[in-house]
Amino acid sequence: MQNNTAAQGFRHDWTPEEILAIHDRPLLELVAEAARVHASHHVAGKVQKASLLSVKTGGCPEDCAYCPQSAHHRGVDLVKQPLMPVDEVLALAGRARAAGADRFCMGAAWREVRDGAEFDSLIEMVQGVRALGMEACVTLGMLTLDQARRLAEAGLTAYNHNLDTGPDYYPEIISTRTYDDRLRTLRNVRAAGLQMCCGGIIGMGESVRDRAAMLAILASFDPHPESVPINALVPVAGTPLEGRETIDSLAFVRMIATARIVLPSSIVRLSAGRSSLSREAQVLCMVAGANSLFYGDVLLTTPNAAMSDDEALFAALAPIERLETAAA
Ligand code: SAM
Ligand code: DTB
Ligand code: SF4
Repeated sequence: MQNNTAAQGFRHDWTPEEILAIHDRPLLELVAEAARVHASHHVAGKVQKASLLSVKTGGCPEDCAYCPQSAHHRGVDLVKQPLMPVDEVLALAGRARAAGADRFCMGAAWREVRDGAEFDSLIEMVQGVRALGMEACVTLGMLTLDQARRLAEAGLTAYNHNLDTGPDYYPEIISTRTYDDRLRTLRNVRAAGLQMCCGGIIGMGESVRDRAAMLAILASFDPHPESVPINALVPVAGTPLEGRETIDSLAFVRMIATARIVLPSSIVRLSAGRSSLSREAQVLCMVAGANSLFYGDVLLTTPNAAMSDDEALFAALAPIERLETAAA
């Protein structure tokens, strides 16, 4: 695990105001600074491909306003699916690896993990993904320290549990669990020795200060979260946030760049909402420090950037091989 000590220049005491001041700098200065931080902690040209699979879909008792899987949002057009069989999940993990993914993330629409046959199956899925040679990440809702330890023993690389937004805006989005509930699960994740994958969503109607407040809390973890997904809201028909406008692509770039500066060694994941970005905006996010993305035609339940478009994007990022000779 990384060691983000103050002696190495990592800060855990950022205030939202300080982060806001970084966020609001002239865009080109902000991106240049983020690129400098990125290059000093990461291989600038390396972008990890992660694959995402919903292993249990819909019917969730939580009321997260953004989420198509909440049982509270009855107008959403979603086919519920019980927990998938382990062998089916592992077959899809194998396909994802063959397609170039080196991290496999599994999501379940649960409020919390419950001990029993379903959790035992999740443990087998984690073991199977690790046996394929991929990193394994799961997002299953709240979990206890004992459950986190069982996942760690199974070889789980990281646990995803997002703060989603800043603490002041959070009650506008979710009423069925508190910010403190989220933080407790995150402490259990860390206490079990798992890597922490924790980020949020922009474009839900929050202020830029709310975004900065979320980054300040992420940076207060010592060490910083190893992985930070930055999602832009995918407004899904039938959810309370269905009418929200798609976030401006340069607002996405600013958020990525700011995350990169305050969380220098974290993997910053350009997550949901990528399909609404142009190829150029995605490249700008990478220049600003994004170094992972979800690869595959669907996220959990909503469309992702098409794999064919991603192949073209990665081809454009690759070195150009000239076939013509000097004489031509
Ligand atoms: N139930 C678990 C939980 O909430 O921790 C795991 C699954 S949940 C779908 C994982 C994350 O996906 C959420 O925390 C949220 O940040 C993100 N997410 C869900 N719906 C989204 C949407 N419509 N747009 C952007 N991000 C979304
Ligand atoms: C995260 O922060 N983003 C991913 C992953 N963690 C699990 C999920 C995005 C879900 C987008 C909405 C959907 O497809 O249902
Ligand atoms: Fe969706 Fe997770 Fe909230 Fe359930 S807990 S409604 S799956 S985001």
